[in-house]
Amino acid sequence: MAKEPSPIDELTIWDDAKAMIAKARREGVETVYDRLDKQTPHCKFCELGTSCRNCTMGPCRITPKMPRGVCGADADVVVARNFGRFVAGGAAAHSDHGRDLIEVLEAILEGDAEGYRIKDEKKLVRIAGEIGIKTQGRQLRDVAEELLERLFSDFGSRGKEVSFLSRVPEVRKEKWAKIGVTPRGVDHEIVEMMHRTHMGVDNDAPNTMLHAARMALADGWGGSMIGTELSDVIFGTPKPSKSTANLAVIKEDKVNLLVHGHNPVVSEMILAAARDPKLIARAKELGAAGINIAGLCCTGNELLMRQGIPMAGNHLMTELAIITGAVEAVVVDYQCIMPSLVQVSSCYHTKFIDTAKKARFTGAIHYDFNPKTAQKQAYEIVSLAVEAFAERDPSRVEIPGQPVSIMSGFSNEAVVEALGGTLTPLVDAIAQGDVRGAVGIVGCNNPKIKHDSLNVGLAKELIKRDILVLVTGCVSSAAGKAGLLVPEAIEMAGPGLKKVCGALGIPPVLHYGSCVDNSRILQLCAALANELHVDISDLPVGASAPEWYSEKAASIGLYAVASGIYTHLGHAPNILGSETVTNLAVSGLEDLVGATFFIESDPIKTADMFDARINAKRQALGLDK
Ligand code: XCC
Ligand code: SF4
Repeated sequence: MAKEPSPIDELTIWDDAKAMIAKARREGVETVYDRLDKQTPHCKFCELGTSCRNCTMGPCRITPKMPRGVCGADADVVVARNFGRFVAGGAAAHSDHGRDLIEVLEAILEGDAEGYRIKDEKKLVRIAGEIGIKTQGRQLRDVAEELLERLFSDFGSRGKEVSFLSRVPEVRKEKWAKIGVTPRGVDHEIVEMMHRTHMGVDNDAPNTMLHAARMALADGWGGSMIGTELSDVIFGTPKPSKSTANLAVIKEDKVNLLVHGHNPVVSEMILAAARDPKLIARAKELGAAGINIAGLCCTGNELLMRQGIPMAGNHLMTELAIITGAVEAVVVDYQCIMPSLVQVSSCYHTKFIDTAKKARFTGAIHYDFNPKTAQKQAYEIVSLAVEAFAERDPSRVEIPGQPVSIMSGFSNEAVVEALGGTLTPLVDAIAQGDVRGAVGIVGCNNPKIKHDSLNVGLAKELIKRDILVLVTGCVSSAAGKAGLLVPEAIEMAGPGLKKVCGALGIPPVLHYGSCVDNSRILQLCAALANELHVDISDLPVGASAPEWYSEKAASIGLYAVASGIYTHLGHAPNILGSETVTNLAVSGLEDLVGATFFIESDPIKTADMFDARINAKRQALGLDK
């Protein structure tokens, strides 16, 4: 007998989402929630992390009655290996994205990337200088070429440490060296993890876990940081700007094209093409008022941060956006793109277009996007969307609600500028206790958790307590829809935060970008620690991924902890089958790196934990008596 579908009110906190889930049910369109129901209950072994498929003597399942796999691996070894490979997937995803930006920079320098250019030359020179490249008296091109070589070599296996470790406080680097987790090279650490987790290699769970930390650090301070910094160099460093969010940014009278994925290389060109007068004229000829580009997930964040495009929604809104019936095309690059979007698109007139050789979707229209031909391809893609407008069925269009105002674009550069050129005013505000501390809330949605309930619940609870919140990834749309990303949101904040943010005219929740942009938060923490001459683990800060789902989020969480940042997860990764691994994650790491994970599904209790931690750190710094 088929199960009753879950009541819609239990699935999400948003009215726009509820309306579209109801529409999907009426129209017989399957969504992530229907599939979750069918997949529940999940495999208990996989949930605990105690199933192993790493060789064909198995697969093996570890239980009290069968405590060892065929090879002899116990629960600790199996769980650690599984977790190690899980994090490897995330570190690889961010870092391969970072490498793609290096390749675009290379194409620009070789004159092979019409349409792209170095937009922030000052930043290029500055970051080159930061990693020890001589910049004075040299041509931009020479500096850029050397930077390119250095960043490429950060992926290799000859280095002793990735370049951006130059930003890390010395005390932190000494800790890493002592326990052997200094990240040497991005590909190096990821490949070594694959090696270690082969049968018969690393059979000591804590040792595997330490390598997972090292690999995650190669992501945070390597691959992701390269992704962020080069995106700024090529497309411009974000500055505060206004925009809007939720499904109502999709316009009934316009050609709607949604960009989805993570890498701005494709979507920046799409946006440029959508401004082409010929395409706009054609849209008008077909009866549309214009062409509207809106964002989903992190590609959306990238374009929102730099170009102010509106944000249609986060991870769990991606299917629902198409269900409005008003989307002419979804253009994707890679990561977090549910393959179901192809099927959902086929229920409407929506063209689903993939653009990366390494991320193809069966049934999609494929463009082999590359810097050389990007402009032409972007034109063709937007043209496809425009033509699709003629196929739209107006009787199936339903766009719920009204867009909400948001403010975005908070790069560290922009924050420092807003503070008058240095971080000192922020340090002073923290010292005086107006801002008691800061927490980065990052990561995804997960259909197992009521959509955005924790993301929003935690942000609101923290700002009430004068804790500044920085958001990235899918949490940013959630915060935006909740009205937290506008200066007026200080009304929801505590008195200290209200005073500081009010004076600066900024929201109490700052949109810091996409998921690779968590590297901006790392950099900020490092800069604060350096300014105070302390370690990152001494700062009154924390990180949280309340509704995470992805391997990438696991890598982010681990590099945060390994960098000394106390980190919350709304639910545990699949490690609970090993006491050794679980204890290491939630307490043992404290001695090694000065921070741990904590797992908590209630936003108020989570805020209490951050509160206590921040108080303790403030006291240790002598800020509160
Ligand atoms: Fe998670 Fe990254 Fe994906 Fe959103 S998009 S679902 S990883 S938060 Ni970056
Ligand atoms: Fe089983 Fe060991 Fe092979 Fe894993 S590596 S499947 S535990 S025999």
